[in-house]
Amino acid sequence: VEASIPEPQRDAWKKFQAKPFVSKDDFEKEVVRHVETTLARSMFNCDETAAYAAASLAFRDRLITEWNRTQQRQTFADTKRVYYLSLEFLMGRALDNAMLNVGLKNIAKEGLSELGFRIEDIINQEHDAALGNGGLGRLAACFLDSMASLNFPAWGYGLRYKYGIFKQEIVDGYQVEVPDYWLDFNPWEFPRHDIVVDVQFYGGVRKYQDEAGKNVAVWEGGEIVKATAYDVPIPGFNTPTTNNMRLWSSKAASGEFDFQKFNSGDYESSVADQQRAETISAVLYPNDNLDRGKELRLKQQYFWVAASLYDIVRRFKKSKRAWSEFPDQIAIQLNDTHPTLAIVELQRILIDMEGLDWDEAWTIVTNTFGYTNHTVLPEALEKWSVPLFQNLLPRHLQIIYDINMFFLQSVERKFPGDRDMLGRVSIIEESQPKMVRMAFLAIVGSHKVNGVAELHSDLIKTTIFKDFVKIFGPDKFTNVTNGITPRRWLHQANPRLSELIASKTGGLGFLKDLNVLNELEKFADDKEFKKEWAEIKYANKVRLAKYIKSTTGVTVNPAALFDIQVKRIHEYKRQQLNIFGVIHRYLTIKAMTPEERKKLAPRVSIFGGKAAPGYWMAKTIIHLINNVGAVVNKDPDVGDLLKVIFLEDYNVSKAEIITPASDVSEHISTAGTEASGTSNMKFVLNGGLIIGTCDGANIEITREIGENNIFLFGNLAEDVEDLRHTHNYGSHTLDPDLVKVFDLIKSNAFGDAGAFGALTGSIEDHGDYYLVSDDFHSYIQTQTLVDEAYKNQEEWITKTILSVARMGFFSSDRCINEYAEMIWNVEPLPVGKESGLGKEE
Ligand code: 475
Repeated sequence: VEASIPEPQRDAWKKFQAKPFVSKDDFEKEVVRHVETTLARSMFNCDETAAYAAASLAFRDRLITEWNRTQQRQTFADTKRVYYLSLEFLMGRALDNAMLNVGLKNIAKEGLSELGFRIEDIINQEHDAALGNGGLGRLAACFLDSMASLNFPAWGYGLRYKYGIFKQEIVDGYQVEVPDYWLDFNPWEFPRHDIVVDVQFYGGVRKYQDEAGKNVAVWEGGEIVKATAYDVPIPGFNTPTTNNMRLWSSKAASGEFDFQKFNSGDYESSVADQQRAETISAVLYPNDNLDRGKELRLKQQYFWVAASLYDIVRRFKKSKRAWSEFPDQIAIQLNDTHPTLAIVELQRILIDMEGLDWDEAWTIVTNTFGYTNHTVLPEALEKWSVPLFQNLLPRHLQIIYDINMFFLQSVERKFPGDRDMLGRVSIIEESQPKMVRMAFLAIVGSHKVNGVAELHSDLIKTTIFKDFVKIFGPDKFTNVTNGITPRRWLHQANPRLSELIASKTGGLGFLKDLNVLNELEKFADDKEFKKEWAEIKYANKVRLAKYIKSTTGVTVNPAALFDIQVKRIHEYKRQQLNIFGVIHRYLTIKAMTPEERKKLAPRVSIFGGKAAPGYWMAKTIIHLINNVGAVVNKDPDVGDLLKVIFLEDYNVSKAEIITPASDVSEHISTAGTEASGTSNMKFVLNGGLIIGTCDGANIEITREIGENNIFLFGNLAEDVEDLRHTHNYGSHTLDPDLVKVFDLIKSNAFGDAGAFGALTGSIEDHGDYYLVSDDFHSYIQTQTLVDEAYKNQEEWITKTILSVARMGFFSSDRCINEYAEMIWNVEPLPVGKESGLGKEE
């Protein structure tokens, strides 16, 4: 059925097409219209929630107008598109970002003020879109912002979880998880009830030869679940390009419950069917850097991958091109191994549904996909049990076996007789039960594999994927160092700093070309500039101090050194090293004379982050931090010299308050474990220094900003293996200062020491896998250097200015351009200036 309006009627359409507002009056008109009609309220019945809803709807209308135009433009141009498949998109709030990206925040501010509201209060009404755990999900969100800002035709595909990452409450020092139901009111999504895909599970495979003698496989039986599309507009910064993030929501095939069953009296089972289907997109798995191999997770993965590929293939088929052109039109990036089934699904579509030969299909598949690895931690590498696979996706398992057979045959040809090699690289692990190794499948089915920082990309080539470098050659493996969007992480989070930079570099151009920050170098010793710079940092610290007071009741001195570690709680990230260091500082202060205490730089140690609900050691670390805070914060000997804060429920919107307020932040993972880290980049970009190990992107940050401007410490990645070996097979004596810290914990100084036995024991008795003791001395020494350096504020400020000036490399725009050139082979689609963008500078 032809859905497009016939030529003669199109003039009427053009005449009445929605025009995005650009003036304050038009914005106010839209807000009032939405309050009065969409929300059915009035000026006598309009609270901040309603004002937030109306303002968002006004901006949503605006975005969707540009979204429509962008999609039309991209369809007509018919150039290559990128599809970014990610099980996580940690977007945070949308309103502030939309206002800034379309350049209308000041207009909205004045408009809202005329209508009786403060814009900050309105922005704060929004619930975060928290469809992610941490770094991997936030990276996907930064990438969407960059792809739109750079005018790439690009879509994100994900799952529309009903519950995002849980909300964290701290009760008596313990983490308690509360469900995050965020869809109560979400103006940013457009349900597409006409875009529904059937997704099949279970069943069996029937094989036969057709009349022409061709082998045919039919996957039949089982059950069908429906995937409905929800679209979220992604506005680029200062460009009309508005891309799409399409999230799938699951429903039972019968729509509601099965009326057959219902009428025949089997009400309960009909409701159960429906609930089972809806369970698929119900909840985000809350594990960061951990694979638990649960069947529902595999169901989520296939549900999302099948719906997305059906959608992508349907769009391609409309162009009537030959299948061989598929990779010229489409690049699909796999955000970690979570979407690896897409490789198998595309091969299945091509051979089973479209009748292509295996080889022809496989060439298309491998030229389409790229795979990004985000972790080397063994417990995070995905494996699925073969029996589970066999039951849920029987045809896919067969195809995986065929992929593996052809792959192993090619390895055998290249390395004849090397049976060990075959065992090591097989996609099927010969364990009990057998397991499908998803990373190996992703490598074999992609044309490029990348790590996310130089050290990490080197490590995957020399450790977990070493054999594959031999097999495919080194060119298949590359590095794209992560980046962050300066729009959210500078302009939005730190408006005053952004304004100061704009005033010195000739406008907001630096937000599109972050290397322009270089121009700040000439102000590194400028008295006036340094004063303004320092004032902004202080104001950001005051803002955080107020937030700390209002949420924890603890008063902190904004003049103290703010030392921040916010990220998921994980042993490899070593929040335990930080809190042991804090306890060491506490001991030191207690042992000082009043005169000595006067010379010490006051410090506030701030922690934040969620522990996976089943990760006991991480929860123990949170408990210890809170208990240390309870003791230290009320010790009169200590006063302002040390405060220990745990901020509840760390998330993207809180990060926007926290990040601009650091003096130092901690990125102290055991060398070789943190693939990149991205908050390290955010903190430096906001004028904070960092204390860190030689790990992930810390190394490239050092290269860019200079080693005088960073506090590095600890053992190197190359030495980790030997140290671990010595712990287990040689002698293992703990650092004497760490022993004192443990003694204090064991004296019940922070509550019943039994609660922390597993934590101290992992270091004392179980090999100290994360090298806490090995790095402790160097950590404490470096913290002393931080204290000393902070006393010289003039030099400190200069260091922070120079650092910011040199951070251009870490824009996610640079990152996306690298993907586009090295992996996707796509070009931006230029836009005319026809659209009504705001002209705010
Ligand atoms: C790295 N999550 C950061 C960031 O590249 C890096 C894995 C398996 C199952 C569930 N979650 C995961 C990750 O691996 C992850 O978040 N990795 C992170 O990716 C972006 O900056 O160093 O830890």
